[in-house]
Amino acid sequence: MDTVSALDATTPEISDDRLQSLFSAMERDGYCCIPDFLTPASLMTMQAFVASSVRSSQNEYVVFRGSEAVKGSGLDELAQSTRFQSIFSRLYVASRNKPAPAVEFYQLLRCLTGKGMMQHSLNFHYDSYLVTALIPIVIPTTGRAGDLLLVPNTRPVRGTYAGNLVDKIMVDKIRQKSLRTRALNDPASFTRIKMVPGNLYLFWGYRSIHANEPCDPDTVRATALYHYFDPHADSRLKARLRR
Ligand SMILES: O=C(O)CCC(=O)C(=O)O
Ligand SMILES: [Fe+2]
Repeated sequence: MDTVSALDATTPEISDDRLQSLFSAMERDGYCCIPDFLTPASLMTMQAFVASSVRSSQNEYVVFRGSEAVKGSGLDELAQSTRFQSIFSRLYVASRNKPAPAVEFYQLLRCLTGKGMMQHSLNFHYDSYLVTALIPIVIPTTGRAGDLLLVPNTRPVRGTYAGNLVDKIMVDKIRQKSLRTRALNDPASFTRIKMVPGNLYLFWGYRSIHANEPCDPDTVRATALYHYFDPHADSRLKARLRR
């Protein structure tokens, strides 16, 4: 057996009917959940990776970007799973009514803990990528859990990168303070995702304002993120600004 099929054997196969109802939930509720997406054995391997990473970082915030950075954790292999990838390509087809580009991820593992906790919490933003998949690896069982807050589906996919940039600047610079105040004073006005390790949560990251709540500095909150499809990947303005 090659690695991909070995991996697919532990990744659940999502039927087209199920996919349609996940898509509907993302449109209607702002997110969807596939419970127990990871096997207990995979989850344990990922939790061990997080535990040793947090130890190496002296119990401070640490983030891993890309597949190489999480080699051996199983999170790298998941990105290669055709069953996993097909969730993203089918969501793309359902939302855009055209064939999906090859599935390549912008992949992260965020380990939130320690004094820097607040600096990495309640940072409301739009993602640059259409679909965001979030898998909680470690969630605090005492104190605050670091739920995800969403204002789902507040914008369409913009036709231009400039249009996207205006939205992003609005949230990053102009609305940030009032979103934070609202998160503290009226948290019930957000869609709240309470996260269970090993579940898979999906939402339209590009279209939804979102941020994580803080947890307590002496606890660990680790989330794996897989972002798919940058609508403005070919933008010349984007390329110019990145130079
Ligand atoms: O860790 C989380 O709960 C969310 C992180 C996030 O939104 C991102 O990395 O784009
Ligand atoms: Fe995000």
